[in-house]
Amino acid sequence: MSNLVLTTFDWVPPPPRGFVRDLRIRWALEEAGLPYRVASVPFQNRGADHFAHQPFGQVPWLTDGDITVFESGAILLHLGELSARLMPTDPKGRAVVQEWVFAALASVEAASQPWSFFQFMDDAGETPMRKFFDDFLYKHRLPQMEKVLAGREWLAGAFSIADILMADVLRLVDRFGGLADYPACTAYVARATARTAFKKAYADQMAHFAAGDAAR
Ligand SMILES: N[C@@H](CCC(=O)N[C@@H](CS)C(=O)NCC(=O)O)C(=O)O
Repeated sequence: MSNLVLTTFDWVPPPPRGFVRDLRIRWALEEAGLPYRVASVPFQNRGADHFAHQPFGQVPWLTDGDITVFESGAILLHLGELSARLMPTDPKGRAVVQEWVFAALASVEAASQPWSFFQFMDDAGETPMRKFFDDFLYKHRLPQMEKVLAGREWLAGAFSIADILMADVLRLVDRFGGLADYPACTAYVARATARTAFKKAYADQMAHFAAGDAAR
């Protein structure tokens, strides 16, 4: 019986499906071949137990026996300790993976997430705020990632949790056409999402929320 339990919402509206962050964790679990099960919490009414595991009332979180971890990056680092398919065991290799884990979240997603809110809201207004976030992504993050990814297949040598995060972050930009001028980033996302583990994770998330539709 698996000790790993991944918790996500029972249902979400259609727009974020395929992009809810439990997908990052499903993807890693599938890459590693670790047994796990998925549990659900209500999207609509988030209870005290939910906030006890995730203080912002968000998903995902993972329990591993009596260990409970929230934040997708922290969960992936936890899983990285369980499988060399997710994180190398040598100190130098681990350091490279760890720096890119934080770069994906704190440098690239920090720019792509606010940018994506404008896209989700279909806000194409020429406001100073909109220009700030366009510049943040298009001038200060994507050109730099393009150079990095033009020179390597994966961020830290072999595929790792750093690629799960970076590819998932860039995948959302790609959804809105934001990678059109960045062929190396586009090819990287295509390479990552062609992996069997990603396809399984994606299909499982879509099926999970479809089951949520049926239960409503
Ligand atoms: N930094 C958190 C972000 C978690 C997050 O944004 N979760 C979204 C789903 S992808 C969520 O729970 N949204 C509902 C809400 O914020 O109320 C992580 O990486 O785990």
